[in-house]
Amino acid sequence: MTERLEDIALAMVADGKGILAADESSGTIKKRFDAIKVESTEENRRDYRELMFRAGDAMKNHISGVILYDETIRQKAADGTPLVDIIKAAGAVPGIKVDAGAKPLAGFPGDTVTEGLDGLRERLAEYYKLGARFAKWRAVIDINEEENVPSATAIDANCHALARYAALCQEAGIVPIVEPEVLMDGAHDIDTCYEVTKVTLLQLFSELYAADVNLAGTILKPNMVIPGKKSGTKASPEQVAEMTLKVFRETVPVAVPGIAFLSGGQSDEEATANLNAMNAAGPLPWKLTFSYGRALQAAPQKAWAGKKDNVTAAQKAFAHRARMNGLAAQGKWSPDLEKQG
Ligand code: 5MM
Repeated sequence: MTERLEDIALAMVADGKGILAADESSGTIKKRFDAIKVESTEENRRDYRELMFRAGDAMKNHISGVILYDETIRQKAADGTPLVDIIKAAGAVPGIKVDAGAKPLAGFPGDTVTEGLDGLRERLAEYYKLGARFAKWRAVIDINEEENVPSATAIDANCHALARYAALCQEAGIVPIVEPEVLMDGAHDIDTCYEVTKVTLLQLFSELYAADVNLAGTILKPNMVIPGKKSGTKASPEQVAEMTLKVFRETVPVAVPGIAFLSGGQSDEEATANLNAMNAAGPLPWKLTFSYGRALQAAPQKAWAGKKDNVTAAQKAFAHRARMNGLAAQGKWSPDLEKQG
């Protein structure tokens, strides 16, 4: 029997759970491994990801779904069990990144458009057979006010692609995670991040409506509203919560069951504190949780450092971040709990 998209989407944002973004493409995982002085071989990538998927209670209690890369969805664990089966046995939904990355947008220096629509229908059919029940597509919106980035053209092109991707996913019985990431790399202030996020989300939902996408079977993966890294300013979790919730109330239909944030380069604790502040300010019409890559994995990567002897320590580090974020997804986190890690 085919599962209903709405039920899969609800399972992805179940109480106290969130999504592990383990879909780093080959270039990105190499960067992460370089930082811990580990060679990025197929076996090392497998061993590292396997240790997280086998992290027992952390997976079972706090991870609702795992976003995989094409290589990982086909990989078997060291004992021959498909990694997808390990994820399912932990009660999490396997998902797959299907975009082909952000490429320079012709005619608009500094802007990018995410590619990957060609042949997507066929790829989704294969991923469904391999066990994927949700997918992810990330659009990248940079901010550079001096260079007029982002252009309206870039926002339109990216949102149109996200809507075409989402419609194809739903046709295949797969829940689309739509990820329009407004980058936090720039020198912009929090108000500029708010404005760009607002314009992007308005355009995104207009395109999703036009493409007849079922919003109840869709998960939004946005950035939080925060000042750019190079601005030299920091916002408190309360400020981030206020501005982020304001932009959602103005743009995100209540038909969307859940919002699962990216961490975007925030520190582990910042990403947790900000998510917690938003949930503490509830009640909200959507579930608010995490779909973190770096903010879940930086600690286990450091603890692992490519050594078999460190697997338990790495699993503990992963379990701690998963639990902290699971609490933040319910507004139950506090800084003193961090010491337990
Ligand atoms: C895990 O990183 C994902 C894939 O990135 P590349 O395609 O660039 O290799 C990325 O899309 C990720 O899922 C989101 O950005 C969230 O991760 P962060 O680290 O921002 O929480």
